[in-house]
Parts: sequence; C-alpha cells; structure tokens
Amino acid sequence: MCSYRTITIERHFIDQQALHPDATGELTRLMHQLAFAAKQITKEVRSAGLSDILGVAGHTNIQGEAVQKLDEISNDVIYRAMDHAGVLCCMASEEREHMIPIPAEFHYGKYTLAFDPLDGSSNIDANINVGAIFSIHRRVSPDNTPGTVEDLLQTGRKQVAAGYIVYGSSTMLVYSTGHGVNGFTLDPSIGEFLLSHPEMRIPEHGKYFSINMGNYHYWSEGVRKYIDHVTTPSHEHGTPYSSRYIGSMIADVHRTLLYGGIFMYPLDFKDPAKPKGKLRLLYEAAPMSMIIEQAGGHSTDGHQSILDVVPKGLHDRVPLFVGARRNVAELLEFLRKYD
Ligand code: AHM
Ligand code: MG
Repeated sequence: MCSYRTITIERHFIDQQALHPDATGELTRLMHQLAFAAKQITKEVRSAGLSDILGVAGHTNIQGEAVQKLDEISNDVIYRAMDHAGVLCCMASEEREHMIPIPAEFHYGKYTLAFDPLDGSSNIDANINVGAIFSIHRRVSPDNTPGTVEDLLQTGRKQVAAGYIVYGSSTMLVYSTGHGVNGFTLDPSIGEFLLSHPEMRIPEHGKYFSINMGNYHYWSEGVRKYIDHVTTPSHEHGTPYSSRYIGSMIADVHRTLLYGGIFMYPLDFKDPAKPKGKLRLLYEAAPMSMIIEQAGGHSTDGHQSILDVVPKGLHDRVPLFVGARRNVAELLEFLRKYD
C-alpha cells in the first residue's frame, strides 16, 4: 500500500518541478543541496553534547584540530553545499557582515540565498531545539554575472521559496514555494527526509502566546495591554492563554504553526529615543512569515505584513508578530487602540 510516508523529499521536488513545465531545475537543485546540508548539520548537532570530550570551541580536539562553534560549522556546511552548485549568484548569512559572493570559478545562478545557519544557537548547550532558516529570491541583476546586494535586498513578498530546518527530537525541514507548506522528517535509519506533514495549515486561533516576558516594561502600551488581556480570565476568551517561550524562534514559531497562537518579538524601548527590534528581517522574520502566511496565518510588524517590509541593509531588524489569523487580528486591535 502506498502512503504519504513513502514520499521522499527528492520525489516531492521532482513532482513539484513537473507541475512547472518551464522550470529549469535550478530551484530543485537548490532545495536538494539545502536538504543535503541539513543532513550534515544534523550529524554535528547530534554530537554537540560531546564537545567536553572531543574539545570545546576555541580549543583543540583530540586530533589537535581547532574546534569550531556549531553556528560556524553550520554556516560553512551551507556555504559549501551551495557555492559550486551553479544555482546562486550570491548569499547573505547572519554570521557574515557582508554579502557572500560566489567564487569566480563557478557558474552564477539566478537565485540568492539569505540564511541564519543556526538560529537559537545560544541554547545548544542546554539541548534545546535550534535550526536553520532560509530565504530565496530571484536575482534582479543580469543573469550570468556576479550577484549584488540589491539582489538580496528584496521584500519577503518576492521570495521564491523559504523555510527552515529544525533540529529537535527529530530533524524537520519545512518549506514553501508559494503553493502551501510541506514538512519533511528525517528518517535517520535511511538518511532520507520523508513527507510527514503534507499541506500544513495553522489553526485559525490558538490559546498560546510566546514572548520574552522579561521585556514587559520596555514594550509599547499596546503590546503590554494585549499581554494583560490574554493573561486575564475574561468573558470573551475564558481562561487565560498559556505562555510558551523557548527563546529559540525557530522552535517557538514551529510550535505556533502546529498548535496556533502567536509569537512576538516587539520593539523594546530600553532606550526610548531608539526603540529596537531584535530579529533580522531578511533571514529570520521574512522567511518564517512566508511559511506562516502560506499556512493560512498572518504576520505583521504592527503596521503591515512583514512580507511587505522593504529591507535597506542585510542585517535590518524588525518587530515581529506572527501566528494564527485570529490571534494576530486580536493583537492588532490593541496596537491600533493604544499605540
Ligand atoms: P540568534 O540568531 O543570535 O540565535 O538570536 C535570535 C534568537 C531567536 O531565536 C529568539 O527568538 C530570540 O533570539 C530570543 O531572544 P531573547 O533572549 O531576547 O528572548
Ligand atoms: Mg537567529
């Protein structure tokens, strides 16, 4: 009997490509290389707890080699999976200040890749879920030339594909090319990603909120009033919402996708003259927002969809509110009323 569990990610990519007769296969190859990188990084993440035995970052391991931090390893694995593949014209990473060019000896492809190689990496020593986030755009500069920063500085709305790989109790790859969201779980016994979560949809509403409560006194009045509202029993929503916050966005948003509710990282007004968001637009907020919106949810910076925020720099930060449609609408009422 054939069940969805037997659909490997390779077969899924091939099936998707067949729906687009004019496709050149470049995007399929790009996704294939990302899945390959995810398998290699899984191996590294799974042995993270052994660093005390094998050596710690900044020191040498038993072979006398320098031990790299996992976010650097993840950055290098993704870069090496991509640089020669002929599908990208340039890249940007949370770990690198400037645009990452494709070496001149390789073919320049038509896509760009912006990525966070290991989101939540400060949690790794506590065995908490971490992951990689990726965002892919079609270049705007002429084909077959080196990529430029302008190729990367495009809105989330223009993403050709986006997604994340979460290294949790299992490794999952979740992605969208603008036609819904599909999730794949790595079967470690055969080294294959299998379609485990076809056509993912976020619930319309959920009774979870996810935010760093330690910043309460630094938020705008609208955000504080919203949090007061969801933590107070009321006629409208009954018992208070439950709080869930791991401090690893990839895990917090993944849970929000599955169970509904809202994830928030608002501006904080620690310095009232310079309110600051924390999460980065290009490789954190925009790709996660594409996934949530493609699954039927909403994203906002408080004014507009995150997907319409225009980036000015590779490492721009934005306030982020993302989640189930009704939860985000409820939040926006408070922001409109009080901010
Ligand atoms: P990172 O990219 O340096 O890991 O930082 C981003 C992380 C997110 O995963 C998470 O949502 C947030 O920082 C947690 O921040 P805080 O500790 O301020 O709550
Ligand atoms: Mg990050």
